[in-house]
Amino acid sequence: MPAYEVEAEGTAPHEYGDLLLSYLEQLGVEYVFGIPGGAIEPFYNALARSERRGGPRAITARHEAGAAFMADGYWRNSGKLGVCCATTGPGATNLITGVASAYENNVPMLVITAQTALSGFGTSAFQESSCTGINTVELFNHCCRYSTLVSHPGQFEHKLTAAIMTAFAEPMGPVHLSIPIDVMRATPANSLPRVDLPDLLRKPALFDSEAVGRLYSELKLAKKPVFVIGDGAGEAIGLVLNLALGLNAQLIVTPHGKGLVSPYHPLFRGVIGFSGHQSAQQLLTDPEVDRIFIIGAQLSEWASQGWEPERHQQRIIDIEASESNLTKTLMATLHVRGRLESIFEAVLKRFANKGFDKPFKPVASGEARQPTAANEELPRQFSLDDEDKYCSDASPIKPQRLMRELPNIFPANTHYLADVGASFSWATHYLHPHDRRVCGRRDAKGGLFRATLNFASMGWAIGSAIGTALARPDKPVVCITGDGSLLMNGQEITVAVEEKLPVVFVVLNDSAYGMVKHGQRMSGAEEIAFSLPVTNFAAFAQAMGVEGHIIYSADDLLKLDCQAFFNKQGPTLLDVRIDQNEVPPIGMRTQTLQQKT
Ligand SMILES: Cc1ncc(C[n+]2csc(CCOP(=O)(O)OP(=O)(O)O)c2C)c(N)n1
Repeated sequence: MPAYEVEAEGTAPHEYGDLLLSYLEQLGVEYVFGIPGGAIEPFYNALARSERRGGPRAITARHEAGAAFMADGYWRNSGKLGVCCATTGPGATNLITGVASAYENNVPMLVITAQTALSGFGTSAFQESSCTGINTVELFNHCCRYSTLVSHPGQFEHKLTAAIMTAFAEPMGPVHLSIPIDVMRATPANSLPRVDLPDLLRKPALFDSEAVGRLYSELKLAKKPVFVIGDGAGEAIGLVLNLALGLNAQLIVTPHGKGLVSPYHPLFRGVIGFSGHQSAQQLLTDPEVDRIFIIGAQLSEWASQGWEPERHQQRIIDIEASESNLTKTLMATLHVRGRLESIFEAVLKRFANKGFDKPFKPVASGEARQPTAANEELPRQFSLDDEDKYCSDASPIKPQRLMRELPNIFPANTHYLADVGASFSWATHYLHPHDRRVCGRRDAKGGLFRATLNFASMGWAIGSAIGTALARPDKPVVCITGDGSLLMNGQEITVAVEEKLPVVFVVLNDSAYGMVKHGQRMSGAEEIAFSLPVTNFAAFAQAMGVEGHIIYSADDLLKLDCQAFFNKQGPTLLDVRIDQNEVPPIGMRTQTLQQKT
């Protein structure tokens, strides 16, 4: 029997597009982010049918890169596969920036692009994207873990399931299927998935038990241990924090791991890397620190700025689920591989069973320190570069003060996303959400702060905030972005309008590509190409039907009823006229660029 058959007349259509969506439904995926077009119409037809029966539905972006950023935010906050799609030619090429960003940040994503009909290959067909056209399979090959043409319906199910399994294999990442219009339109013999994908994707509780035994010994021997936490530690964070409390281990995070640890945790010493804190950086070179435990951290250039792990290999123990992270600590004393949750469960069990010379009481609940007032600032155990400006009442508002106020005006459970540009730097250094959780099990996808380095594409946070709001309809979401990023990607705000998402967009308006301006000045380069015209983003918001406010001072901010922004059905934009002369904490990045030239 062939793997597909021609659709019988008069029956409800059931095509490969429908089967694809049944697989997504099996995985609990609720949304497909994309933009339609001629060649991808069969897939959109299937999406229309899916939406009618309560299956995954289409979220229409305004630019395909925005669709990929949304899929990225959706995965980060739901743990469910991010899915995006585009038509042939320009639709597919527009997707690339968002997909490349997911690739560099190990975000599992299924990328579906339409392909010219098989019979049209080599005929200069409209938007031809085959090997004789712009070759989208090859284009995505460089930013996907798997990129293939489904050149026969018989391949469909196998390639789809192989792609999704690859997306979730370590290191996770985007996978791409190029599906010719005639293949997407064909009718499969089976109407339901034949493969049990959730079963295949269940992560085994595997780990290297010999290495875990050695890890236990190293933890016991450590006199002054430090834990370096990256975003890979997410699923085990409650266990890691329990262990840290038991051992009195000081905690530092990479910028990607920042959302996992409360800034007010008594053992927290700050962020390392680009725009991080001196207190965190100093700890890494403190000769008294005898062991540094790296946990789920990709120590890329920006995440380890100014710190060279290779100089400290003998003190390093690296614990990773993703083998690729180990490449930054090749000469470490010990590498522990495996599923982090299982590793830390095993270690905690050993401490509980075998006794321990320090008092050790794992805490079951994450609410060890109760807040006295919802937005009270607790004592911090790490240094800020400029405490005065953090508290300054000056107008125009200092970005440092803006970051201080955001957690005061927004609810305590707000999810913040900081965009590429100075927003990232200001937020990494000065934004400290009022997170009270000191330890205990918690939602692995519940971090309150997210930023993206490595590929670092402007506008990531705008799309990703929309994906976050869809993943977490119960949580307030705030996107912190720059005027340049908004001019590049601001049209996606209309998606939040259409989907009635109460996302707040905080625009740091400095009439410049600020990061470029300050970078050029600090490095003594030519001062060129950074200025932007003064733009009224509140009016821009209003033109999209969005509530917009111009903010000049902390007073302006405090006068607004910001909690109310989250009680309505739609976004809000704050056009914050920040002090343009304030230099973001980017000194370390500029030094590195100079060293490399
Ligand atoms: C898509 C993309 N283009 C260019 C860059 C280089 N770049 C990094 S930050 C930046 C300026 C960002 O300006 P804006 O969004 O206004 O933020 P600001 O730095 O002023 O806060 C530029 C151009 C980039 N990272 N991504």
